[in-house]
Amino acid sequence: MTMTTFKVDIESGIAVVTLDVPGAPVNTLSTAVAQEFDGLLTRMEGDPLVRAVVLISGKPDTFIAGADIEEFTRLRTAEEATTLSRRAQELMNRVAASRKPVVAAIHGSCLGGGLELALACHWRVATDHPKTQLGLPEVQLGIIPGAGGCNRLPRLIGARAALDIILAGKSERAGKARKLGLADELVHPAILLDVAVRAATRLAADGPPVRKPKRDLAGMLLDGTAPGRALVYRMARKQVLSRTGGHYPAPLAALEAVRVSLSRGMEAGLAYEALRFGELAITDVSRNLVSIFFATTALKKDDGIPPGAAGKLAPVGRIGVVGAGFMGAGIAGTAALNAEVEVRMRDADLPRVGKGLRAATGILDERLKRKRLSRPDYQRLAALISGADDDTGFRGANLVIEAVFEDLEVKRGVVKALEQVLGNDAIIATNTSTIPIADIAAGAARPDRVLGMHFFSPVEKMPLLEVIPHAGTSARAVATAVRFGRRMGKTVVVVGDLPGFWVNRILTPYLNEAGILLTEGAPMEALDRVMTRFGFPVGPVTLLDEVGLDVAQKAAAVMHGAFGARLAPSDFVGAMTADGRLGRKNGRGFYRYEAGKRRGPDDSVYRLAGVTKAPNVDERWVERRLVYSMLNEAALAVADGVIRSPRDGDIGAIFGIGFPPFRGGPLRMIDSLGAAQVVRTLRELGDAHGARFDPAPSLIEMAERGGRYYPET
Ligand code: 3H9
Repeated sequence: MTMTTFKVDIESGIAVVTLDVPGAPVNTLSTAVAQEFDGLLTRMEGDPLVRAVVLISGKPDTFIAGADIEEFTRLRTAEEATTLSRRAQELMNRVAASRKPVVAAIHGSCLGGGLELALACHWRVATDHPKTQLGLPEVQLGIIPGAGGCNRLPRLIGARAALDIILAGKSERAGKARKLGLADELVHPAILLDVAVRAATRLAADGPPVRKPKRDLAGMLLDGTAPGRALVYRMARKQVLSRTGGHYPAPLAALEAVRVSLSRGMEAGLAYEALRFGELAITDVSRNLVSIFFATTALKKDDGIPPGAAGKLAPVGRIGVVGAGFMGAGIAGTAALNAEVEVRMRDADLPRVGKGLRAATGILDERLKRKRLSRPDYQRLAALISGADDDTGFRGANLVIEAVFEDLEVKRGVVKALEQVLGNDAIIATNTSTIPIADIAAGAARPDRVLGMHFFSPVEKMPLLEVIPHAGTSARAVATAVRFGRRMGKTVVVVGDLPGFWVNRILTPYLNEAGILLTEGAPMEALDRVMTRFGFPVGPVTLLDEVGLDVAQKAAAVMHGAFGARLAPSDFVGAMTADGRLGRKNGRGFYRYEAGKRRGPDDSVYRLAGVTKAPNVDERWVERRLVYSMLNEAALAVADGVIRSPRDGDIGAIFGIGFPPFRGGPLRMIDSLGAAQVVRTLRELGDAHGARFDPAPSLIEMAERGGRYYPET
């Protein structure tokens, strides 16, 4: 048998098996790799020179990234998927039952099927490196661990700790993995192989370890007894339902798989795991989540310009941030934390600069507190951030991001002033949420180096960045901004220079519609309930409070000015701001706030707008009005060329506004409903509420020819 993936070196009775899938960036357990591994096990078992095996990866930063997700997209029936799971389980069973002990030497990502293989091994040595992560992310793909993970993990670390990992699709760093008992030894990467070989030699002599769960009193009661576990399952179920709103079937299936395994034994547990894996792998939810994985991965490599068009890029080693407000500080702190560049902040006076610096380092403080950052790293990163009330320190910046007041003239002035101090190659980015970049760049001496970088608030938490070139922006500037955004940890989409770009464009009619519903007396809590039930993390009224009503009102006015009557806002938000209600930030919004905590709805706001609050509302109709206003705008924006591909649009909506991932994004949702159905519903809505629901011409055309955004799979 020829081996392409595994290299075997046998010395002193220990076979060191190096797994290195040729030509692939990471190791995955594809069917072909699994088959080869099966053959290898036969060879190891039959080889009298081998007493124990060490399994190690030849890739720099991955042990094994799991099963090959690509293969899932080819599964057609639940039976096929169950068979795939069964085969993987048999392979793991073979490892676990091997008379010759197998030791996993883990450095880098050890995920999904990769961890399941490690769990089947008799001993696990992991490196204490930040890249080493052990986890079962399957539920994030809409499936459950299907190679024995739902069975072996709870047996190794107890039901509670196992459910904590499996139900959230979490990964643990090596230190925590060691504490949980997931890893047996923790070592520096330089000695990983030596320690693993020593462990294998020991196990070959003494036999595999007899493991007894280490349990404190709570562990004994909760993990060690059937009534205790019943309580654990009940609590876990409740938590899952509140987190997923019942939209994601995988975590509940995984919970059941763990329960079956611990109550009826491993054999029944494995059969059940494979069955549920099979059912889930072919659902639309899983297909949508898998497509999000591939879209996000593809975006990591996409500079937003044709390959090679940018020429040679200068690395960004220092950035400037103009405006030390909430946004500016968020950008500065996140840049220092993730991109590890020098950051110079500037604002009009020193008190503002001081406040901005505190807020920026506050992001690092938070990490330090949560032990995500060591004290020396904290000090090193905090030292990267400085500030002043003038341009000192800007001269050497390769990229300056301005985050000043949302006003065209002010922003133009900032760009002009920056051009006086910056070097020839420096890029100027403007963080605006609605103003066209071409307008801001219009007065610049070198408009080719001006572009938009639209961050979302709070910058350190929100995963999306929109990069917006105007017609004259150079390819080099685009690629520099995209790459720097990625270094900041963002998923970056390059979008067209029309008001609102992509995210705020599709958000505007949705928030407007919420305002119009409120002027009709709809209860705010019903609007929020309907949309969280649909799958958004928060509803539109809560979102308005979070964004700030003054900000929302200003953005709505810009959008109305640009697109006319279709995007006319209601007067409700205006009535609120006139009363000094700005949302959560000043503790006065649609909801009541006490000491920073949100309380119930403040029904007095209806009086401000001269409206009587209705006791209830037709929730299905409300959902349609809100959702279809967004779908229609998405179609209009696509036709305007705002996004480069449906992929970018869906990722932008999911990461930018929390569009429910299980629905795949607004454009995938249009595809699954069918354009004809969307047009029909929009027409019904239009008959009842007017021309703002007129279907996008591109949707009508798509409906007529049976078109779609994505090719049929
Ligand atoms: C599973 O294991 C099911 C089992 O329980 C049961 C089975 C029966 N498959 O992200 P990157 C590709 S489910 C296929 O840019 P990074 C990726 O597409 C699986 N391809 O690198 C990209 O390809 P390309 C559970 C995969 O360093 C390239 O590798 N596991 C897989 O930023 C580089 O990826 C997961 O969900 C895969 N499993 O991050 C883990 N993994 O270059 C998924 C990666 O052609 N993977 N690729 O565009 C990850 O989270 C990240 O890729 C990882 C590396 C952290 C590993």
